[in-house]
Amino acid sequence: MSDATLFQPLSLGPLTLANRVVMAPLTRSRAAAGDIPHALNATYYAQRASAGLIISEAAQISQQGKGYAFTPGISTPEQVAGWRLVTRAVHAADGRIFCQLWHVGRISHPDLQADGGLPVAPSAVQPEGQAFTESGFKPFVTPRALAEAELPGIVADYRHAAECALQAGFDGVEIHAANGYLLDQFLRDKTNLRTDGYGGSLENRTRLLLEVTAAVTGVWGDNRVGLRISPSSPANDIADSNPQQLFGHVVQALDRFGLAYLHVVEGATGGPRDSIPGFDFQALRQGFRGAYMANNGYDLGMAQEALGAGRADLIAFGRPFIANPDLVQRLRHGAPLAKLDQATLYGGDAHGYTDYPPMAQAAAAQ
Ligand code: 8OZ
Repeated sequence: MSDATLFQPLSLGPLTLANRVVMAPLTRSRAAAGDIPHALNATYYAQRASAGLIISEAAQISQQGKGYAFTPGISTPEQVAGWRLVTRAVHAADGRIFCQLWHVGRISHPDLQADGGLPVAPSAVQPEGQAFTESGFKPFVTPRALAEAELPGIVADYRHAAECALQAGFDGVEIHAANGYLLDQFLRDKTNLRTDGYGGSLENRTRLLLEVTAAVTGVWGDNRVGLRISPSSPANDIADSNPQQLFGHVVQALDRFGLAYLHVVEGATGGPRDSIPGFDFQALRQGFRGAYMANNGYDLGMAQEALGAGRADLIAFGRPFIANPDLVQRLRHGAPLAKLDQATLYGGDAHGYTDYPPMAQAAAAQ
């Protein structure tokens, strides 16, 4: 048991978070040309700065790591300058913000790649589904399997992006190892059919993730780096024959880095929490020293219960933050939550992005 509540501060490495409400990473596809964050994005994040911690929307570490139209990057000087607008605005509003580092692997399309090249993956296994390109949805293609000799380049791209995030003024970074993207593709035996040092055994499938974590913590120091996994999520056509064993191994192997937190999507991403009935998330925590950030479908009651029972140290809320910029205040007062507009989730302008009013204004307008 624990007497923690959502509204108590938490020490996270060198940072003190004002509360345990985290804004989960949310792709909104509103970067400017060149995948550059701009003033509108800064306004959006600053509006949500009362979260104890904001995790930025996923930011691709390279052109190759991009898989959706209009998502921001974190690898060019122009992108760093754009993100600086965001971090300044969040800090001016007394918030904290981490940058989520992202490589989509096979969840991309030649239209989004340099020179129309094939997306890359651990193995040439085509995902089910469609990519969101600038000219609409297009079926995924069979990706090109990365050569072993290319993997140091991927690790170097993560290191470079981590350095860019440091220059951009973030408070830390989160390694996106969830939702069926590149690092998750290496972990799982549905997508990793390799026979070299990066495939087969649990140790081999975990190797790239650990190399990336070593590179990123080398830039930031251990306790400013978090990591996100989604062990029981089928997102982006991912699966493993034994996810409990796989992720038990992954989390134990990660412990030596002294990460700030482990961010766990419990269940199907944005869907049912019992996607794999009986999956034991608490078992993953055993032997992991960092904070545990729980995510997926939490409401106020579930969040307080999980904190009070000591099952989590932080709770990440995703979609509720979209229509409720002052989510922390609303939760504190047990106030009703506004519903988001699906039509303006991805792409577009200020509408459905920065024009959701805070509670007092919403009440006054009625
Ligand atoms: C929704 C749409 C596009 C990307 C993820 C970064 O699943 C995403 C994402 C979610 O983690």
